[in-house]
Amino acid sequence: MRSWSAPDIVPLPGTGGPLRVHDTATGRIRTTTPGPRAGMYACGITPYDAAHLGHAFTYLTFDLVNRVWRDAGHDVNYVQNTTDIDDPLLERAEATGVDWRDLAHREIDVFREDMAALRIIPPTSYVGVVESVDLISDLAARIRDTGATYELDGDLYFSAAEASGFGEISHLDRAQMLELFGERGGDPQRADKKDPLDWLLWRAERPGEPAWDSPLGRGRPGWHIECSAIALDRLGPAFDLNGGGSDLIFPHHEMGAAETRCATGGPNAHNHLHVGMVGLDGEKMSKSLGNLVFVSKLRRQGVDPAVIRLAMLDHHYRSPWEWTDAELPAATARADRWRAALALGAAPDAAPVLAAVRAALSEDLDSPGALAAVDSWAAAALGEGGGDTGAPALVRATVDTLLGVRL
Ligand code: 5CA
Ligand code: ZN
Repeated sequence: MRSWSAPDIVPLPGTGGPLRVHDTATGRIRTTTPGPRAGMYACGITPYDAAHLGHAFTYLTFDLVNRVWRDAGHDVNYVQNTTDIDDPLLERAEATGVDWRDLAHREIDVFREDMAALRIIPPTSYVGVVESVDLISDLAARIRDTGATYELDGDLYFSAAEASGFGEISHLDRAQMLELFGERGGDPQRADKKDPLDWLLWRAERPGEPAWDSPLGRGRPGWHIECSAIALDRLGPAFDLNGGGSDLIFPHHEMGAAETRCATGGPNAHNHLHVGMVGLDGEKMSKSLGNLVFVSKLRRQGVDPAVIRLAMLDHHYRSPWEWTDAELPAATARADRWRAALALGAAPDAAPVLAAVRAALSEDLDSPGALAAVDSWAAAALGEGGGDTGAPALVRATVDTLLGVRL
């Protein structure tokens, strides 16, 4: 599937240090150790509605990972899926009388425009489920061949009892697992399953639903297998970083990792990164709740995407936070201060700013710390001033390349 246009990246002097990030599975901040080409997978949108600020915050986080790795001298093989066939998409299409394919294409187009406007580096491979049905059903068949599955009225289930290491990522107890499974797309209530936590790998064709031929019969993929199959196909096993929003820790990433472990004998990824939920009015911003602030709507209202980006960067990726009316004015004021400082003919030395931004981002993507370093420089430049005529250009490049903010 077509990705989106890439922002140009301004080269910086020197190289950044290794990226350390919090790993959900171990609960620790760990140093990532990619080879020359880092591998990263981020779960993409289900395109039944436009991207909201929660989505944008999640993709901004993976963009920071991308930028820090590149600055440290790695190529980045970044893979993102889009769930262009699933229950919520079919339900919305049915409710609005739109063909599910048209709905998906329309929303994916808006998403691409949002991502490009926010200067999010595009995935190397942007992969839809519909175009991947063969490789997904092949992985499901491979798992079936290990004996870890069973059939129920033509549907294929992964047997949780066969999932070695199950719980290694989320560390939840069984009651918590059951609750979240029910809330997040699972079917713990379905009769005749061996265990309520068993999950669907392949759903047999239902009247009126789209279906594809496969070694498992006609049907469509379950949710978790789409990401484990696409990641395994494009990145191989044991890639560097897998993640998404924290609402995906369980069941999606726990069950996906179990699928890869079953098929390959090893982990899908070395690190598991999860982004805190963005809320509005005390609730997680979510398509099903409808309490959304759309990136596309803000853009249409004429809000500068650099300001949207600055507003999000003011929050650490792991902290859940609320979007309020105070966000945009604060980010606009910051952008104005920075622009005024960048317009000066001379300013204080910028090398310490570059070093501080690099240090902040490489230590668990501390974007608020990075903003504070630029704030201090701008305050000094606008206050006592400085004599370095090259400093504004270097700060501009630092902010552009590492934070993705073009001023
Ligand atoms: N298509 C699946 C993943 S395979 C999915 O979860 N789609 S989604 O459209 O619901 O979400 C897309 C990404 O945004 C996921 O990584 C999800 O965890 C993240 N996300 C969703 N809502 C929020 C939110 N309120 N705050 C932060 N991230 C969010
Ligand atoms: Zn996913």
